[in-house]
Amino acid sequence: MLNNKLALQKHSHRRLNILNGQWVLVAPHRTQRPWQGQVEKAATGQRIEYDPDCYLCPGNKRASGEVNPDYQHTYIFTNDFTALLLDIPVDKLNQNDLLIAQSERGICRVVCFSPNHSLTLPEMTVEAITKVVDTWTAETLALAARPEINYATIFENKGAMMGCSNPHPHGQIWASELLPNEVEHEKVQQEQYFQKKGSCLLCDYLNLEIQQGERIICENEGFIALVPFWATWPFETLLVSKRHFATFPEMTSRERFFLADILKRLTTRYDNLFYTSFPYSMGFHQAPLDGESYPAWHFHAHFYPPLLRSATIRKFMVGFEMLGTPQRDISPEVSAVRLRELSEKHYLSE
Ligand code: H2U
Ligand code: ZN
Repeated sequence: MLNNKLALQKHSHRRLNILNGQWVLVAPHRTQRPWQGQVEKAATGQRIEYDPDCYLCPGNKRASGEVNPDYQHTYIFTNDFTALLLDIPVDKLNQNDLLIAQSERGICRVVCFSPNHSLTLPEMTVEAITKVVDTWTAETLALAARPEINYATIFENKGAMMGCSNPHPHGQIWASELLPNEVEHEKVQQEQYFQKKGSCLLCDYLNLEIQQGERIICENEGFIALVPFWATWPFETLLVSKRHFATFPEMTSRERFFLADILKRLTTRYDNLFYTSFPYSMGFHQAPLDGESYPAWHFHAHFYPPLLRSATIRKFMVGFEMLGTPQRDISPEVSAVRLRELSEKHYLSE
């Protein structure tokens, strides 16, 4: 039966991710299906402030033989197993439009968020997280000054479930000559919208979300955290700056503080959802750093957490999702209600 009464909480439908131009399938009626599959172990273990075997703790030796300084706040170093290098031949290859390749230069950095091995972002103070934001900003500036570098992807993999190799609070920066795939897609989408409408895609989207309110989780003077209309992962969120700017160095010092504040509040809500140190991959999408201006680009961050129903039951992106279109059961609106209702006091501090 055909009709035009699509109920987003009831009928299968696809939603367009306006930032990357990809569709996501939403099947809200599927949330009740039985589960007899894998159960992930919740991350447990003792919490010690200093681990003599940790390669990120102050004073310890890394795989390279280098010794970390006795750092007090943040510490940044070039990844000892860097995926990208600066000193390689610059070349392109194309055989019959079939075998296509191109050299890619870059730098990979590791950023320790705190000297305290036992902490995670939600357990750090806003002041300490502000120092992390300051480090990301200073590093972006330093990388932007290098002629070979045109982009800096700043991200954190958290939890063994996300392939994180060490619980010591840390993130990475991969700085590259070329734009990564996701960044290229977002650049095209934001620029096309800007040309068509004469306004910024994320400014307009944020205004619409503020009007509707149903997908917003929390906000402060500088940022809003929401479940985007096109969220793929069950508890995926988007962090958007209220003011239109494009890169870390354009933030005011107040905005850097507000970014730290919203990071703490959002990650605390995440931990409180399943009473676990919530795993995720998160990262910032700032404009390219090639010296051009990007008026259509709006600074934002994505959180992609794998958990679905508990500290041990995760969402898999397999089958139809790998071969066809990513799919979700629980609707973004329902996820937003759950995240919005949670406390901003960390469950371990209660
Ligand atoms: P992840 O936990 O997100 O994988 O990041 C840790 C990074 O630290 C990883 O990329 C690097 C790994 O290459 N590393 C060093 O640079 N030095 C070491 O002594 C061990 C790990
Ligand atoms: Zn450590």
